Amino acid sequence: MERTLVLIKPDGVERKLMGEIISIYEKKGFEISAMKLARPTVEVAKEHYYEHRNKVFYNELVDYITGGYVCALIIEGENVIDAVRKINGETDPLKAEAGSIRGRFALSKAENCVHSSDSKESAEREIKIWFPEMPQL
Ligand code: 3AN
Repeated sequence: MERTLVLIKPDGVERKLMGEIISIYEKKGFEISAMKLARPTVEVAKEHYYEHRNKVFYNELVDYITGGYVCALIIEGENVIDAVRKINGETDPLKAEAGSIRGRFALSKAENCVHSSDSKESAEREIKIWFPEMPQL
């Protein structure tokens, strides 16, 4: 069974979109196998965004994700990685399909409501960061 790591980011939690966003994944038929609300430490945020460490927006990204509560989820199902990225929509909300989560709820590239893993390798790496207590595959 494939699994992915989803984050409902601080803007999504603050705007009280958590229930609505989780409901979208549930109604699609996926299984939520773990969920937690946490205020990420700087260490967790830096590890999560490691691949962006040289980008101009890296510090902004770390400040943003550590600036509030994040809802982390492990979601399971067939082709869940690609399906959830499709449901989330493109990084730039202006390019995201109108019916996607970012298309519906986000206005900026920096604060775009959700994150999800982009490959099996990223999913396992990110699950280890957010759910170190969960068994590794
Ligand atoms: P995605 O989350 O769609 O996989 P990535 O991995 O390219 O997007 O980018 C990671 C995060 O970095 C995005 N979710 C977004 O919050 C932020 N980001 C990406 N591009 C920009 C940008 N040009 N300016 C500010 N933040 C950005």
